[in-house]
Amino acid sequence: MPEIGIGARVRKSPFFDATVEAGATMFTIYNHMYMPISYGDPMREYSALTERVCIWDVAAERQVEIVGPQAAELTQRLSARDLSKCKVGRARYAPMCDHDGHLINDPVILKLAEDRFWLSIADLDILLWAKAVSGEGDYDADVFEPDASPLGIQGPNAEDLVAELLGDWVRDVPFFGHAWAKLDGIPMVVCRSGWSHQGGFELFLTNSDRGTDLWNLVWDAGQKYGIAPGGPHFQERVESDLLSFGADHPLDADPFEVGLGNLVDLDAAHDFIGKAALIAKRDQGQRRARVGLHLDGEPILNVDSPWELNLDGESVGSLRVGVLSPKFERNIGIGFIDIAGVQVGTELVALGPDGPRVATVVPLPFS
Ligand code: THG
Repeated sequence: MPEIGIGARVRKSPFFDATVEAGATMFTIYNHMYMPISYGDPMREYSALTERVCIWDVAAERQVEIVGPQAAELTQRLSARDLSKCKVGRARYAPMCDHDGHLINDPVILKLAEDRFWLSIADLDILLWAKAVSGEGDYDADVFEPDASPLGIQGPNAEDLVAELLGDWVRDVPFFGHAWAKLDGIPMVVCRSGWSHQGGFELFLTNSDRGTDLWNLVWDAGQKYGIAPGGPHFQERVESDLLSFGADHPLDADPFEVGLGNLVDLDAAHDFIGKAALIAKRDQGQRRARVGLHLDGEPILNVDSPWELNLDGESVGSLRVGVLSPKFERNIGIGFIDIAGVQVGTELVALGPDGPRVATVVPLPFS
C-alpha cells in the first residue's frame, strides 16, 4: 500500500512523537492533523479496548473555543440541540447544520463557564464557519482554536487508571461531566467521554509542550492495567453504532437521515442555523437513512470506497462501512440508502470489488 507523506502542511499532534515511539503504523488525516489509527494489530487493540484499557491520540478532535459576553448565544445559534439546560461542567453531543439543514458536524460541546465553550469537533473546518457566523452576526465573542488536545483513555480499566493518576474524585465525574486537573504540573480538562462504548475519559491537554510527558505518565501507570496503544477503533465503533461523521453518509445528509434526529430540538425556542430547512424536511418526511446491515460472504477487511447497494437490480444507495465484528462474529456494515420500499429484513445486494453479496437490513444499534 502507498505510504502517507509526513510534512509541515499537515499538523502534528502534541502526542505525535510518543505515538511514533509506541509503534504507530497507520495514520489518517483529520482536522488537518495526523491521527494514528493503528499500531499494526487491530485485534490486539480490540481486546485491549474491550477487556483492559487503551491510550488514544485523539488530539485531531480539535477544539473551537467560543468565549465572551455573547458566547452562549453564538454557540446556540450554531447548534441544532437546545443547550439552554446544559450546566457548567457538563457537555452535550450536539449536531450542527448549515442553512440547508445539511449536517456539517457532530461535536461534543463542553460548557467550561457560562461564557466559555469548546466545540470538540469531527473532521470539518468549523473554526472558519464559527468565525464567519460570529463576524457576520456581530457577536460579542472570540472564536479561536485553543491549545487543547484530547488524549483518550478507553476501556473497562480506564476509570481505575485515571483515578490512580488524578485521584478518586474522578470516579464521581458523570458521563459527559468535566473538570480542570493537573498532573505533575501538566494542565488539562478531564472529561468522561470518548468514541467507544467501553467507558473512559478524555484528558484535554492544555499545554502542548507537555504531550510526551502526559503520554508517558499514562503509559507507565497503565502498565499494571494492561494498557495498549490504539486509536478510534473501526470495529468497536460500528458495533457500538457511533456515527463517524463524513464516513457513514454523504455530505448532503441531514441529522434525521444519519440517526441524530433525537438531538435536534425543532420545538425549542432557539433559532439555530438550518432550523427552517429542517422543519421543511421534517414536514416532507424522511427519504433516506443510515441503516445497519448484515453482510454474507468472506470477512470484510475494509470498504475503501462505497459499494453500490441494489434492490431488484436498481441502485438504492451504498454501503459506506463494513467490518468483521468480533462481538457479533459476522460481517456488519453501515449503509446510506433510499428507504422507499426498504424495511428491516429487506435483502439488498452489495456490489463489492470481489463480487456481489447479500446485505440484509437490520435494526441499529446492532444486537
Ligand atoms: N471526543 C471528543 N470530541 C469528538 C469525538 C470524541 N468530536 C468528534 C466526534 N468524536 C463526535 N462523535 C461522537 C459520537 C458519539 C459520542 C461522542 C462523540 C457519544 N455518544 C453517546 C453514546 O453513543 O452513548 C450518546 C451521547 C448523547 O446522546 O448525548 O458519546 O470522541 N472530545
